[in-house]
Amino acid sequence: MRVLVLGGDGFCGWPTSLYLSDSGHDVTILDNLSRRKIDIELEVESLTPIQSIGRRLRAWKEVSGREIGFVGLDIATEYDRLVDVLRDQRPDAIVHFAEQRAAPYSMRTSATKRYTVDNNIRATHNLLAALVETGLDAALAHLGTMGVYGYGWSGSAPIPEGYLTVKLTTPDGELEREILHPANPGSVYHMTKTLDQLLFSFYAKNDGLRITDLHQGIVWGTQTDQTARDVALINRFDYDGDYGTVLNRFLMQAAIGHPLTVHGTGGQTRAFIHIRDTVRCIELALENPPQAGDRPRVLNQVTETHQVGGLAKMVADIMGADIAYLPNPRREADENDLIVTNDQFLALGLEPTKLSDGLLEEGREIAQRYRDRVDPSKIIARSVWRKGMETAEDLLTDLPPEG
Ligand code: NAD
Ligand code: USQ
Repeated sequence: MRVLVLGGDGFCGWPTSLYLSDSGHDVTILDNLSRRKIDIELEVESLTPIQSIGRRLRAWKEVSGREIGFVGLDIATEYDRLVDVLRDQRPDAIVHFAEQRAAPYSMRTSATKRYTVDNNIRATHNLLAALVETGLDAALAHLGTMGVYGYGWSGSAPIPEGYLTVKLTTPDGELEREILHPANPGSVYHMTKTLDQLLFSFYAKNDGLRITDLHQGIVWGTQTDQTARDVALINRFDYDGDYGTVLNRFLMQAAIGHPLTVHGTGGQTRAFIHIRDTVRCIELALENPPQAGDRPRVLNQVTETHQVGGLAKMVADIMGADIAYLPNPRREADENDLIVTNDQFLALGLEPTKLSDGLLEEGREIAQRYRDRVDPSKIIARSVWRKGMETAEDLLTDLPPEG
């Protein structure tokens, strides 16, 4: 297949591009490198020493003999160029990762809220409009999030895959309908993913676009078989308070002897998936697209659920770290149940990688190898969901100031 990977320089997009290329697909990355620019703005770098996109692509050619194309393009603002690229490349499939994806960054300031909405919604809508304008019948797989469902809304009822069956009482009797699962986002970032869903529903209904929305959980791990082939191919590993996700952060914190930063009681339950399963799921989704006229196909891209506090205890036991229970900078439930249906990926043949499969050891090894690259002043999450919320600074007086 000829595949365009939008956001293919990012944490999920880079290993996906290599995986698809390695599987024989003809891959071109579209990316405006905005994630690298946000690192500069936040004065932080990936824990792993990621190479420039040019160096990455040359290294892949050297180890695999295969070319991956690259187009530097802002999908949110360069609509005409996007149309030109689509006409030129005529992709069979498109993977859309190209959004601002950190909830804490999206809640930092009114500027980052507005940037996140402008970037994410315009990127998604430009892509949909460009597909209609060019008349391409490419299958589109978009990376959504488990956070569109919210946490705890349905108690201990399993979260279905995108759609909820509801019964309506009408004067003519009871009607059964399947509706998009109610949206319950917990951050401006998550809100953009709920808005994306409406765009997808409309364009699938009106224009027959073939869209798969992958409601992915928190991705952990760093390397895949492809990124591990050469040090120049190494994947990014975010550890800072905005972009670092919880399990990778705990591994890095333990590696440098920093107390594990549990927000609140640690009773929050979240869904997880290893980066190796992310790349496999994308391929499965591209190989099994919906038909024109179908509603968007929604798959929950998760393999297991864990409580944050339980993860901290697991990492502390393995690596000998202390745990700090910090004031939660977010507005989220202290505790929630989370049971997630993921039957579709299992039926398509996904063999889940679990935390118990030994890959925590790989994360620990990477965190220890690159521990000297950590800026401790960037570890604490300082973005608060509402003005005046208590922060870790109010509790811990010996924290390093933000550098
Ligand atoms: P990332 O920030 O590492 O990568 C996103 C990439 O998209 C970056 O390379 C960035 O430069 C690019 N990009 C952003 N806006 C763009 C634009 N307007 N034009 C062109 N390129 C643009 O994020 P990630 O962790 O790889 O996540 C990828 C996708 O997966 C996101 O949509 C995210 O919401 C979703 N997701 C991620 C996780 C996770 O744990 N990382 C979990 C669930 C869903
Ligand atoms: N948390 C801590 N300590 C930390 C960091 C986080 O206790 O040091 C807690 C948070 O308060 C939250 C949970 O861990 O309760 C998860 O936080 P996270 O930063 O790991 O994940 P989240 O903000 O939900 O976002 C990440 C990705 C996002 C993706 C989402 C999938 O950044 O792109 O959409 O995971 S999901 O959570 O399933 O919606």
